[in-house]
Amino acid sequence: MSTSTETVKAACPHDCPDTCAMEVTVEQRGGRRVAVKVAGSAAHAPTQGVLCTKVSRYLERTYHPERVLRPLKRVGRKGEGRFVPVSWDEALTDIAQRLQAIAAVDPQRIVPYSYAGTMGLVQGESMAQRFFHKLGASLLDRTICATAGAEALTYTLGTRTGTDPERFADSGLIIFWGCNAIASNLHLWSRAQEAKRKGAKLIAIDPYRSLTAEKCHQHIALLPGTDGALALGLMHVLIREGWLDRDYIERHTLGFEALAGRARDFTPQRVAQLCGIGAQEVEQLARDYWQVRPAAIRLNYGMQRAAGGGSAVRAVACLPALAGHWRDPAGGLLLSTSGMFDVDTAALTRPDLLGARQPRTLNMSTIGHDLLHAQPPIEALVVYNSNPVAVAPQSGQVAQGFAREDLFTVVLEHFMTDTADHADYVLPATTQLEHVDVVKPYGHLYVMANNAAIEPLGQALPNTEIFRRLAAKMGFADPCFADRDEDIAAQAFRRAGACAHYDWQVARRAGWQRLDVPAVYAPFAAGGFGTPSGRCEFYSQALADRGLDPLPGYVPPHEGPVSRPDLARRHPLAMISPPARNFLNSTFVNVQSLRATEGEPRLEIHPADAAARGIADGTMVRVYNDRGELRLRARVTERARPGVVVALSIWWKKLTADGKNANELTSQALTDIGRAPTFYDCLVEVARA
Ligand SMILES: Nc1nc2c(c(=O)[nH]1)N[C@H]1C(S)=C(S)[C@@H](COP(=O)(O)OP(=O)(O)OC[C@H]3O[C@@H](n4cnc5c(=O)[nH]c(N)nc54)[C@H](O)[C@@H]3O)O[C@H]1N2
Ligand SMILES: Nc1nc2c(c(=O)[nH]1)N[C@H]1C(S)=C(S)[C@@H](COP(=O)(O)OP(=O)(O)OC[C@H]3O[C@@H](n4cnc5c(=O)[nH]c(N)nc54)[C@H](O)[C@@H]3O)O[C@H]1N2
Ligand code: SF4
Ligand SMILES: [Mo]
Repeated sequence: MSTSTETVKAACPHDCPDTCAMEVTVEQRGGRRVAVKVAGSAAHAPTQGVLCTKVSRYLERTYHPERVLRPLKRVGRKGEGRFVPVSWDEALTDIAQRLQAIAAVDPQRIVPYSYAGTMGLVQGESMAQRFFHKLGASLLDRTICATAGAEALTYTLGTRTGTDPERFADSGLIIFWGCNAIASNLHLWSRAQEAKRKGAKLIAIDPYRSLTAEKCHQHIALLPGTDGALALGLMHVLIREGWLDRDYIERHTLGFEALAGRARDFTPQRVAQLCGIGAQEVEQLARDYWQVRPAAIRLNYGMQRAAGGGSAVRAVACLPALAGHWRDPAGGLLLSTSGMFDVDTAALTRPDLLGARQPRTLNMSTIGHDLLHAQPPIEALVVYNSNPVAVAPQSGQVAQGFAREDLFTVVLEHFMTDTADHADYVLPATTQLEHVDVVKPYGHLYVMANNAAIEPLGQALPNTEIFRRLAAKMGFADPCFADRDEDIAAQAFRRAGACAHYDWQVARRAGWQRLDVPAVYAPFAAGGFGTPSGRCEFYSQALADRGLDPLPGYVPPHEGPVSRPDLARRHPLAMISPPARNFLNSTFVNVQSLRATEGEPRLEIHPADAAARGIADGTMVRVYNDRGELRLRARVTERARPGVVVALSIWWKKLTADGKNANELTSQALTDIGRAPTFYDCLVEVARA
């Protein structure tokens, strides 16, 4: 038995900062390789031998009886989900002909739509984008998750890096700012527990008493989208009290006087009113932030999904420089480590194949609008690594767009998702166990390699191979279309900076390669910011040049009593829809054991808000605004603060009672910086159904 068992080194492909090292146990059964176990690698420092509950079920997902394992062609209405199997050759021949006919008029009418179903650089944007670049298709602005924070951080620190997550074990104060680490960053939570055992204080800043917030020493439950005001209030107190690292400010920052002028108006009283918290909470947080060292902020995406998401990130990102926390490796701030990895995008995606053509760029966050109104119109959509019909905002409009009978849609998928149901062709894609990849994490400092553990199931093919074959059908003869997946993995990083020693063969044998940075890494201990001035830019000339506010400011939510008093009277509750612990965005919703744990789609509502509407725990409620309506079962709980309702997400629409999810209500308005969506900037009203 043991002679036929083997362990394969793999990497979790999911959109999660932890990018765990996985060990896949494989057995030979009847001439085929069968994966029998997945486990976290104990040898990989960030993983510490542990996978989350979701990916512990990876075999259940991979061998799911509903996997799409043959190419399918639609026979029913769009969205109805009736398909018949066809051969690869028939599917690809027809797709190529359809795309060629559209491209002959204007290739920009063809739009790729993809995100982070896999974070792998090979099965993500490599062969796929080579194909679309050669074709001259519209470009896609991939904004749906992280661009508000990424751009704001770049303006402020000049790069997307921060405190090494492994160092959080030594922090004295950890602030989870818009971060539900237990659900979405489990391995950082483990580090925070180490720190807690050594006496650290943990604080959560979150409108919702999340799993994380309830386990912190303190929870500051501010109103959604008001984080910029809170950060400016903290600055106000730090400056008023002289709690400043003047030497660091002098040497390594730009624009202190201007920032101090901005912060002057943000008194704790005013901030308390804007944020819906107590002035004492602002004072106390500032005092802790100065006194308890080293202080690390885990800034995350939850606080960026509102109108002022970019400005708020800028404001928070100024705090460590003011108080001198970057000096300590266990202090500072972590949003993402992705800027540390020198990805060779040009080699992977070959924008040179565009030649002189300059196709338009469409923002993926407004796909609903664009499918109905873009000019020239979108005539074909090729979706991979994403489930837009469930995840994109204002879903009613997205679904209406996908239902257009004159739209030609191809979806590469593992399952019949809400999006796949709208396809003309569904093409079966392999999972991480069935293909090769190299993954760039955003929550630690290791390049992660993924070896194929098993052969592709059924007729499934890697995304790369699907685009390779489609390229051949289209007559694209450039040599790059012949690159094998291993070749692409080898091209993934420039041999420069912290990736200078990158070697795919070494990585794939070891499972990972740590970036070439010191063992104890403190990125800005001695300044060295990546901004034009080389300083932490409180004042950003680059923003001023773009006609934007050069200082971090407070931009109130698009939908709130300040910006829209009329709307706030009709729809007085702010709805947020952050990820449920047992789903990963809309992935895993169809894994029975995980869905059973989540139960059914719920609306968490504070007892006072519920009582005012005659809603009891367990009542079916109607949640609505001008964009739509959905039905959820109420959970009356103080986890939701007054004025805020919470619909944990992202459910598959087809697996809910009314065929809708929270995105029925979210809007396509964008953030101040980064053109990102504002999922948590959404007013609603709730009534008994
Ligand atoms: N289990 C699980 N893990 C995941 C995911 C998942 O779906 N499930 N998704 C992955 C992806 S793609 C991402 S981007 C990350 C997201 O993970 P995080 O970055 O942690 O972001 P969210 O979970 O969206 O929100 C985190 C917390 O922010 C709170 N929040 C909402 N609005 C505000 C606000 O205005 N201000 C503040 N301060 N807090 C607010 C929410 O209530 C939530 O508890 O997680 C990744 N990991
Ligand atoms: N209301 C609300 N909406 C949200 C959010 C929220 O918090 N609330 N979060 C937003 C955020 S942060 C994000 S990142 C987006 C996430 O949106 P998406 O990136 O679309 O993520 P998923 O919903 O997980 O869908 C990914 C799909 O890719 C498929 N897939 C995985 N691997 C492969 C592969 O190798 N090949 C192919 N062809 N397919 C593959 C999976 O089966 C899955 O259906 O959602 C956003 N939408
Ligand atoms: S989803 Fe995140 S925590 Fe879970 S296995 Fe993947 S990387 Fe690790
Ligand atoms: Mo995300």
